[in-house]
Amino acid sequence: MRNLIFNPEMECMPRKALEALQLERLKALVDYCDKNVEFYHKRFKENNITADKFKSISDISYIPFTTKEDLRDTYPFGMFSVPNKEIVRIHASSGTTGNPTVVGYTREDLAHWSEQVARLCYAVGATEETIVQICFGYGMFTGALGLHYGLEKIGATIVPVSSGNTDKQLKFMRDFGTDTIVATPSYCLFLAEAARERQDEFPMESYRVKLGLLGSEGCTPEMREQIENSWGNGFFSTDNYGMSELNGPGLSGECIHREGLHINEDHFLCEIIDSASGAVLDRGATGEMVVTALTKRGIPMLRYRTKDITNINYDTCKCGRTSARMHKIIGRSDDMLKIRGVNVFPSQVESALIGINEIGPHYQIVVRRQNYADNLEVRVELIDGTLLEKYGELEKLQARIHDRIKSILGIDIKVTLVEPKTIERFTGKAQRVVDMRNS
Ligand code: DLL
Repeated sequence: MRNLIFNPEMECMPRKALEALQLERLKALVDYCDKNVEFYHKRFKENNITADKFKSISDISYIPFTTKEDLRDTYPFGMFSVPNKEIVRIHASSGTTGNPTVVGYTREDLAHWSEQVARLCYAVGATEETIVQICFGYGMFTGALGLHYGLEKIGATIVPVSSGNTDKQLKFMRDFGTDTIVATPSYCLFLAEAARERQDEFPMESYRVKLGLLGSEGCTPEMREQIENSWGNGFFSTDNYGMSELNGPGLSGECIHREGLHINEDHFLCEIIDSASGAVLDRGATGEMVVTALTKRGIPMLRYRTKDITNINYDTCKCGRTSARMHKIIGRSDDMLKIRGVNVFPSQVESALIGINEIGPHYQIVVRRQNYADNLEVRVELIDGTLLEKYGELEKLQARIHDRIKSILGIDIKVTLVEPKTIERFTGKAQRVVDMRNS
């Protein structure tokens, strides 16, 4: 495969020059936030921070962290730095705990975002010849539009089919000669298996797909192998990472060597911290990634705590890029789960269960992978075991709990009511989640 680099000046910049650029951008950002975002202005004042204090990029540690809670507390536009007339797009996080986190983009932000995504897609073979089906849901989620405009910048032909409707997805793939799929790993696998199930009518040779630009959720090496074998015909996929608070997809992605995800470091300054103490860890150590978006202006983000656990390798890659590479996401420092593209916190399930008199406080969330999609089962303990014999009442209660949880999470779940005292008790922190996806 070719070793093409979309923006060699930025992607292959010597590290010294890159760090000088990061410092210059950091100082400009601090100055900008001081003047334009009350939230940061107050923090800088409290901590005696001014742009001229920054002599090297490690001085970033003077700045306090920004968290998801800060965004929620200032919902919806409290952290925006420009008036509405300069915001040309709004997205929001997929999670539903409390207020969503809302992000706004200026025209310049959108241009940067498209460039960030374009680099990652180009790195693995997307060109103007590419016919790409975007199978992420279009909407407030950043995945679909992020990839859409990044690929459009390259000149690819975009099929904005969105998610769902398997038969139509497969028909378009065959009829349009789609060669690239943008999706979550689980949906990409689901589509491959669906194609295989229809082989008698439409043989696998009728598909030309050979590249999967995957992301938004974790993908183990085993799952990647399964995806690639299911499509067959040399299908190759890469892992792409990002989050709505930091534009969306485009923060990092794998090149053809797949030895870590290249970070767009001229736009994002990444640190690894110890999640418990907040201390910055040495280069190469594993911990929570904290990201400063150096060029984002609509809603600037300084030292944003991603809660994602990884480590960063600063060696130059075989592809020639000097940009640092982050390890695939290893886990989360909180208990957030990503289910079919939606961020789910166990606390949301708990809040849905409060106030239902027939059930006790003990519950368990079981995550399984069925038909290549992740599913949640919420197991709840009844207070009165005799209810298990009253089917009518039991069904009604089950439906009530189901609807409450569904209205909060926005995804379908299965509710199972179990006998009193059958859910495991914990002396320490309760293990509410049983994740069976990799077992
Ligand atoms: O998932 C942005 C995105 C869209 C990235 C499409 C790549 C492709 P959010 O919905 O805000 O944004 O969710 C962000 O999802 O903090 C991670 O925990 C998780 N996540 C995103 N990409 C990956 C990945 C988008 N490649 C949260 N591997 C992040 C593992 C991922 N987890």
